[in-house]
Amino acid sequence: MAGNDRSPVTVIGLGLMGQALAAAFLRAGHPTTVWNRTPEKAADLVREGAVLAPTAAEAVTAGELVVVCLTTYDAMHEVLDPLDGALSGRVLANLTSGSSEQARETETWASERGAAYLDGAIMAVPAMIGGDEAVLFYSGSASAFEKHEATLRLLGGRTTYVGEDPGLAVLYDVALLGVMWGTLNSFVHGAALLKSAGIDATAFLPWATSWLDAVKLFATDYAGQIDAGDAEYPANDAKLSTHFASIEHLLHESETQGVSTELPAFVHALVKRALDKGHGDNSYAAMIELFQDPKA
Ligand code: FVH
Repeated sequence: MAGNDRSPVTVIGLGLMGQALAAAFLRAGHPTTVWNRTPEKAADLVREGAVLAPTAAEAVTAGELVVVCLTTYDAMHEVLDPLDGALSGRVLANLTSGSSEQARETETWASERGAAYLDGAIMAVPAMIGGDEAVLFYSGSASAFEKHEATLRLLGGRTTYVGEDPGLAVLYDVALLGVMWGTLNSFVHGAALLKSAGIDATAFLPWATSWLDAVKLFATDYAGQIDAGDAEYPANDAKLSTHFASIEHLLHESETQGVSTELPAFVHALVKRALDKGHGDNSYAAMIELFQDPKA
């Protein structure tokens, strides 16, 4: 059965996200069976053509592809553990948020029950589901992803399979969230600095966003250096010691403008540690050594 022939799909969990997932399958014409602990949440979907299964076991056996989206992995086990035999021969695509460890354990658990396992991470809010910009990562069974790719792609235009290790989808997810918070904190901190001189955040915004284009170029060079793994880290743009001097300026300006120094002080301490380890003449990519070995 190929995933692009409107094969039946089951969605377990009809919270805000589960409802959006089921609606996307319905819009594309897939026979969609749903189950939720609180069945009232299925009302809109049933009006749109979904079949509300009376039990989770009946939902799971409605088709091969079973998409699960619950609050936690514990909730998932509460629902699926009692089903045992019903999972045999299914493809479980688990979009519940959890850890890479839980994803790996769940693959073992699923295979013991005869199910192929895909762990997924959604980098989107419910309103984005089905849109071109929605990013969803999957990892786990390559053959299961290949078979159901067209169906899973209905949930987001930027659906990507990242590898056989089921923990990878979670790792991509949290790594990108880290990029988001790092960037947002720096933007808001910068906005506070400029506000101290009467400049609006909206005036700062275009400079901040275009600066990200330059940062993208730096990161491109550093990614290559990190992967080369030869510990050379050539400072093609700026030495770590030069970065450090600029970080001191940021720290000083924060202090004198009455803006919190927590963020620059954190970066200052981190880069100082790299300098103490003799990375002063290296590029910023050398920081990878601190992150890879927190005890070093
Ligand atoms: N909403 C979002 O934007 C984010 C985007 C990124 C990833 N998440 C993850 O998706 C999972 C579900 O999130 P949600 O937003 O749908 O959450 P809720 O609206 O709170 O729905 C929770 C569903 O889980 C069911 N549930 C909870 N505990 C149990 C249980 N012990 N047994 C059976 N079902 C359970 C709950 O059922 P009910 O309360 O309606 O009866 C909902 O179906 C989550 O991992 C996010 O991190 C979404």
